[in-house]
Amino acid sequence: MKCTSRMLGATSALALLALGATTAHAAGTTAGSSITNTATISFQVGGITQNTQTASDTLVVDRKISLTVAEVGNTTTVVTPGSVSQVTTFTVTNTSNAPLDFALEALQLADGTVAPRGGTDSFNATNVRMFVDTNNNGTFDSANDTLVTFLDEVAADATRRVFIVADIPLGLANGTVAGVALRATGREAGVANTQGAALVQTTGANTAGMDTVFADTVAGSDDAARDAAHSARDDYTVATAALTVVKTSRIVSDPVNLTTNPKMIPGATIEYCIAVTNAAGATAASSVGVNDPLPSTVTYDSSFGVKVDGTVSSGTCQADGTTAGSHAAGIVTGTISSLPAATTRTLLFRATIN
Ligand SMILES: [Ca+2]
Ligand SMILES: [Ca+2]
Ligand SMILES: [Ca+2]
Ligand SMILES: [Ca+2]
Repeated sequence: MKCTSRMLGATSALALLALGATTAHAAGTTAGSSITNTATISFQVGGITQNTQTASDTLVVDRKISLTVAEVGNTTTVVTPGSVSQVTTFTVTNTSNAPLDFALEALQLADGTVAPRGGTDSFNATNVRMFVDTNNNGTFDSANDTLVTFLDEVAADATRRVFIVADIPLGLANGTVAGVALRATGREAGVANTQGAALVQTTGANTAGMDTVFADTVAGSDDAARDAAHSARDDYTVATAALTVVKTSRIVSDPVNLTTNPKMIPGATIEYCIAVTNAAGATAASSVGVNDPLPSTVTYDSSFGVKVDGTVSSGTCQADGTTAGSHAAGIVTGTISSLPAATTRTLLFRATIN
């Protein structure tokens, strides 16, 4: 007994270390747990060993609040105008020494903000939502993942994957960017399936109970230091076609001069060219429809037909397309099936002046 008591000071420290190892997290010993040290005094009187005396001290481990929000992948999400449910991916890690809930916010960067993956923000995504990766497969599945506004009961050291899911408006130019940010703010864990109350940091001196310290000393992209919040940004970059259209005409012949210096007299034949160009660096366009209602002062030349997919050489439309368009009810139509970047294709037809 005395012998073990004598050793208690040393062994208790080891025991505490061992105890701590079973409950410690990256952020340290679990908040609310007690640390007790017992000191033992042994002594002799007149050379005779007396009963030992002991004294204990118990401390409650305080709560250190910290978290990390991080973008997954470090690349932009390439989107098409008009596309829906486009995904940017983040992780939220509880680096506190206590379980917490986390309130989530999906933020839109303001126009003119430098976007995290290049370019400058110039639009906002729409229908912005947040989902947690419920089935833990790392990718967004609308059927399995859960629409959320907070993360519930996140254990110390645990990481959850969160998706910002948004729609992209139509009418956006190639290369335009919308930045988003995910901000998570620690909350009391409270009860399961319910967002807990706001965390309150202990002000003033240490108390005997479990105090709370906001330990997020480094601010994220859209939060402050020591506010129990952290945030990170990602962005959407539009990839689309960049089409321009030019309509030109030339006089092919007239009834008097025929093809030599023909003039715009009644009976003259005009060749119209509609040239569509997709800019270099753009995304290929498909199903490029051309629609040209004819004025009543001209008559469609059915013997020439409508030729599509022709080319332009040195600024002149070539009659090298295939006969594929149509004319009905005074309207010429045709479809250029594919228009890659840095390419011009034409629709060509003829009419005579009434
Ligand atoms: Ca924006
Ligand atoms: Ca998933
Ligand atoms: Ca909760
Ligand atoms: Ca913070």
